[in-house]
Amino acid sequence: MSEQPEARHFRTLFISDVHLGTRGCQSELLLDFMRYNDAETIYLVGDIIDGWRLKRSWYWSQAHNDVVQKMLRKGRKGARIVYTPGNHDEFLRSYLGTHFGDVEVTDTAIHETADGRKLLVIHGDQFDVVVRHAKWLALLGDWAYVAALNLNTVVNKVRRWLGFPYWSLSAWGKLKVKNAVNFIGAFEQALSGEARRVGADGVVCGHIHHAAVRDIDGIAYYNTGDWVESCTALVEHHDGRMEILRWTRLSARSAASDLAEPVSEPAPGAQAAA
Ligand SMILES: [Mn+2]
Repeated sequence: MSEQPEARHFRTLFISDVHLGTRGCQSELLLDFMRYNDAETIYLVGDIIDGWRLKRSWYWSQAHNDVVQKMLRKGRKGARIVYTPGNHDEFLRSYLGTHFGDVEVTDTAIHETADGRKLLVIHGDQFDVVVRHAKWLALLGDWAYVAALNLNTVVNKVRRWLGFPYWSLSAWGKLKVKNAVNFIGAFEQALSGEARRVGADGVVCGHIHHAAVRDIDGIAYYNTGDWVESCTALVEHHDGRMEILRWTRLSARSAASDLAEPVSEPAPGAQAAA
């Protein structure tokens, strides 16, 4: 089982929103995906472990354990693993700049693609308040934008301290915004704007559980999707080409190449628990 001859090898693999520790996590499918897909560098783009839920109803099956073991094993075998925490695993934000075994924990990262582009890697929850108040902030300017970003952090710290669950951006988006496209659009604008601000050519993020590859005003926007419903990952090929793979069923007797369905524009459906 260790050496899968049919496994595909990529330059980089980006995975987010796995939500290990919850019943919704599609750990069997992810495990299967990890068996058949390898990479030199693996970015865990946040919400890998669901630390908010963890406090209340802890759900941890053998498959959840296997996912962690499999990931650590890839690290031992030489893959570079970079973990940029999200809101559900923000307990890891206390350990930024440190290593857990072979796993490097950092708030954001800059990934350089094979074709020389710089991509900002970030979960995306940092922009919840900005997305929520996108219209106002656009009118108020830079100072309001920075204030909103800070407010986002403070509000969620207080909520956590009081024992409230994380305020869910995507649930709010579904509830308040008539057209879900508006909400997704605001998120994409905020994230691509941040990439531009830090001088990157693009951004890789997660959080809204909506896989996408898009160009937004000259900035490449990549969203990895999730492993709760859509079961998607973003891969970088050895020539720098990026692609979203959707792992919809267990491989069992199928060839790996038949399983991965390239996804260009998945159906709208930003899901809960972002
Ligand atoms: Mn999130």
